[in-house]
Amino acid sequence: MVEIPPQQAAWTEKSEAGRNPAVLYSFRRCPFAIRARLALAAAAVQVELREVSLAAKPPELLVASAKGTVPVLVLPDGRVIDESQEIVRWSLEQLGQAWPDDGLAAQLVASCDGEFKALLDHCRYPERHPNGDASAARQRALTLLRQWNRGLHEDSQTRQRPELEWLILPFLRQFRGLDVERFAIEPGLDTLRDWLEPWLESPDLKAVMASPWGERRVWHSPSWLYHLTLAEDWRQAKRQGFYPWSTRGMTLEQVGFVHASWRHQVAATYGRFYADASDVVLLALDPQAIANAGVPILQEPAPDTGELFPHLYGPLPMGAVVLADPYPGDASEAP
Ligand SMILES: N[C@@H](CCC(=O)N[C@@H](CS)C(=O)NCC(=O)O)C(=O)O
Repeated sequence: MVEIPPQQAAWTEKSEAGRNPAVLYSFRRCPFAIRARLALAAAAVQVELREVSLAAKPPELLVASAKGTVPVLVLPDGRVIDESQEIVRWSLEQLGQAWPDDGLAAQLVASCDGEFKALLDHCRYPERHPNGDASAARQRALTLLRQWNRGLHEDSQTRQRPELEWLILPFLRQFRGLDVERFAIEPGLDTLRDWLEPWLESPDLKAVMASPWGERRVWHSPSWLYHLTLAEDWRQAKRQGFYPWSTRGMTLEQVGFVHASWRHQVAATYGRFYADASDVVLLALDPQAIANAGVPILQEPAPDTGELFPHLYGPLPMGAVVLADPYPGDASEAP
């Protein structure tokens, strides 16, 4: 029996950074991440894109950047860039171009990442501002946008700069998305709309919202373990706050441990035990959270084949479940 050191895989990966392509931790819809992807795609940088669930950040992201925001770029030499503006700056360097620290461009970027972004978040999540006034936030955001509009109307050169598209337009797109019809008729925004609308249909944006730059499927940490379960058993466990099962139809009490798999073992386990079930869920488990809950994980051989599987010697801690997705999720996952 071999006890598994939690997060071994994350550390191994870090030490191998020198041999890997750049890694980009991203969240498809995040305007900061869209900004970074636009810049990196324009600079033709090769990246391994890792789509992150913000509710279940993989340990590798937190090892690279403890603040846990996306985007994060890990360069092949191990350097980490964890601010979207810095990723744009780095991408511009690859293109032999300078950061827009002049005049109107610099003012727009400062306004966008400062007051405008705060107002945008207030409008998007009014519940997070119980004493705030979302409609006043919208009015103030519109006042800023009218200032931007005037500046860009008088300085049409600035609008032509592609790096300003990367920096500003993902945020303007998000504001427009709050209420597309109202945005279309707000007075004083004509220049901004003329700038934004063609970009929304542009190949540049489409490229970073589709695979391989804009993955929808969440990247899975190699350190995670997996447990297949019937959807109804999982629903009931969430209701009662306790998961009593070891495997299909057998409880932890009967078996003595909870069966689990490594990622590469999931399809075969599904084929052996769950293929005839109509509603199956795959739980991804964080071994660090399992260890923190005081549940040992042992590698033990299956009696028939000797293949080693991870076994949890204690109840599955509900807080260790980082993802719960229908399985098979799509054709590529079917056994
Ligand atoms: N200043 C950062 C901000 C990045 C940021 O806040 N990203 C959001 C997603 S849009 C995030 O990762 N939030 C962390 C969370 O929600 O847990 C940058 O420019 O990269």
